[in-house]
Amino acid sequence: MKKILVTGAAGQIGSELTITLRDKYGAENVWAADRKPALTELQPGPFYSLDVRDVSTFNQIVEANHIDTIFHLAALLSTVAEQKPQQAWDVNMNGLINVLKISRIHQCALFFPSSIAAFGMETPPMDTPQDTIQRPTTLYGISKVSGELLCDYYHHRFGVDARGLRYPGLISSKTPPGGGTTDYAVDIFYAAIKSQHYDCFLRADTQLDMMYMPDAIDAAINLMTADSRQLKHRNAFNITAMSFNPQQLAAEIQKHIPEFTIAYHVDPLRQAIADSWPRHMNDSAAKVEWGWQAQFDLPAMVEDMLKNMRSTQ
Ligand code: NAD
Ligand code: AKB
Repeated sequence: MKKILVTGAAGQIGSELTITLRDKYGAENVWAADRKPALTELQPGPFYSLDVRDVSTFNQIVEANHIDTIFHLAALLSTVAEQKPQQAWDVNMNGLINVLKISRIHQCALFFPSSIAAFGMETPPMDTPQDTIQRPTTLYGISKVSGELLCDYYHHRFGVDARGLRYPGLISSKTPPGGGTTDYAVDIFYAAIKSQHYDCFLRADTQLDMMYMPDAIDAAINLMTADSRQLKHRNAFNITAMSFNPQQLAAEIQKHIPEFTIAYHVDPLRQAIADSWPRHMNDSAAKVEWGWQAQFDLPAMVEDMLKNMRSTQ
């Protein structure tokens, strides 16, 4: 990785990934791009205003800057995708097809994040295998399975070095999440600090796979720098760090903020999405093929989140 482009760079993952990549590879070698304006944190380095559906501008940016690696993060997440299905399909699929075409032309390596959303009700919810049935019931999940398959296709057919992960819900303190179903696990921290109370939109027992952002960023970079000869799966590696439900997360927060309370006002749309996703994936393929290992479990994540959020409030 010498010249890197991050699409969706103003989002929850992109804002932190871009900064880590700039620390590692030099700010002048990491271009951030988003449809939204640049965040202050991204302003010291190069930034492009880009809609990933605009293939001509996208191609010009890659060509002009001799980009060799693209982290393609621009997408609409699960809840927003259910509210705006046409737009979600357009951004998630046509944006991905554009980046695959451009990667083929300019021989770029490509990172594509899939999700636990790529699974559905018929998938084993516990110890979800790497290779298993994938019949998602959400538009977002359908776009993720299609994306996984397209990345495999561009690798086998055209030799594009496409690699990817199936992320669980990601928890972070820097940039708020952009409209997903696992967002409760971030919102709860803002509420705990501000008002010591949180109204949760999922049921108390809704167990889901989760991960703290530093592990998610490490995973993306470690996969992209792994020896390609060791990769049998390449795209859509299951990775996980912890699995909990809202009640368990609230109990962990109460260890630090004893007066914190939680109530449950279930949103049927988001509950149905969460109920269709796995509880805990098996990530042994990622461990064997490129040495994946999470650093943060639930107690360590909660302690670090509260420390970081208090220092910025
Ligand atoms: P986010 O919503 O926080 O950020 C996405 C960014 O993409 C936003 O800044 C948005 O402005 C930008 N964007 C949207 N449409 C665009 C377009 N047409 N052109 C250019 N930019 C556009 O999302 P995130 O959480 O950072 O997720 C990034 C990627 O990781 C997505 O593909 C998402 O599906 C995947 N993912 C995220 C999680 C998670 O928990 N955050 C879990 C699994 C997978
Ligand atoms: C969402 O909830 O949509 C994302 C995801 C798990 O893909 N956080």
